[in-house]
Order: sequence, then C-alpha cells, then structure tokens
Amino acid sequence: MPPVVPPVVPPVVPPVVPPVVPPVVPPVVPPVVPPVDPPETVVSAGDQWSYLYNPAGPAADWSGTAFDSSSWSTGATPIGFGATGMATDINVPVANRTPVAYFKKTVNITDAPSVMGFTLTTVADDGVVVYVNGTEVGRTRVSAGPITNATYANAAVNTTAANAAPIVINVPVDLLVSGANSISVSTHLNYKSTPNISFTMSASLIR
Ligand SMILES: [Ca+2]
Repeated sequence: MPPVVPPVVPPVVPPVVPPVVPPVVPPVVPPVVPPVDPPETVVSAGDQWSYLYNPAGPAADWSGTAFDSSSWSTGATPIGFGATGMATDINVPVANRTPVAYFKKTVNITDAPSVMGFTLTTVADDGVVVYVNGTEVGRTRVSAGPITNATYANAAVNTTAANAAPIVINVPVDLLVSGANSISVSTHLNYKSTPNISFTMSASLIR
C-alpha cells in the first residue's frame, strides 16, 4: 500500500479587519448669546402720576403724547379708594362717582432703538386700559370696542385679588421714542358703588 499522504490544508489566514475609525464628531460650539444688561427700572410703585377723576373726563386726545396733563392732580401710587394702603385717596361720594379714572406719566428713555424689551406691570381694579405714546397696548376686564368716559369694567375684583394677579404687558418696542414717552392709563369701575378701585404701575426695560 502506498503511504497515506495527508491532504494539504492551507493555513488559516485570518480575515483582514480594518481598524475601527471613530466617527468625526464636530466640536459643540455654543450659540452666540449677546449680552443682556440687567433690566432698567423706569417707573416704580410709589412714583408720582398725574390723574383726573371727575365726571367731565379729559379731552379725546388725552392718551396722546401731545396732551398736556399739567392741570391734572398729582399723587403717588397706589391711587384709589376703598382699600388699605392707598398712597393717594381719590374717593368721592357715590353720587358723584364716574366709572373712569385717568392717569398719565412721562418717562424719559435714552437711545430707544437699543431697547429690546419694555414691560409694564399694573393691576386692574376693576378694569384697566393702557396706552404707550397714544397706542393701546393692553386692556383687562374691559370689553372690546371703543373706550369712553362711561365705559365700565366687565367684572369686579377686589384690590387684594387684583394685586395678587398683576397684569404684565410686553410693549412693542417700536412704539418707543428717544426722549419723552407717554404712559396713559384708564381704570374702570365695574359698578358705581363698587367698594374699591386702585391703580399702580411699574415699568422696566432691557437693552
Ligand atoms: Ca375693585
């Protein structure tokens, strides 16, 4: 018998495994956030305001920038009646009450184009309508439609509840001008014998 020749077994060549290349992860670049200065307070609670509370009411252009309120009374906020803590009391006998009280204040703003946000904080007791430079920027508890010297609020609230739920109005900054800016406010009773109304406001801006 011929010798047994074992079959030729080729050597096992391991497969070529390419090295693992980790994926390229781009570095995380944080978004560029422009610096924001801290808010500037331009109106504080307790500031002096001009106000008018009489049955005749003001001229039709009372909320505009050209209106001269120098003949009105002046007093510190909160202004109102029927609640404790009023700095200025404007109560009159119920028979002489009128639904609407008017408030005006001029604030000086330098470099208006650099203002990125302008925020008014007020209370609506019972209702309120707010204007900046003659343009309405917000109303609360006052129904849609024209506002007159006889417009009542559409709901009643007491001063404590109103103070606990302040109204924050973000004013379009394109309403602002460099120099004198007019903030005008009307407050509205819900009914003639309402036991309490009040007005106060603060304002701040960011650049
Ligand atoms: Ca009230």
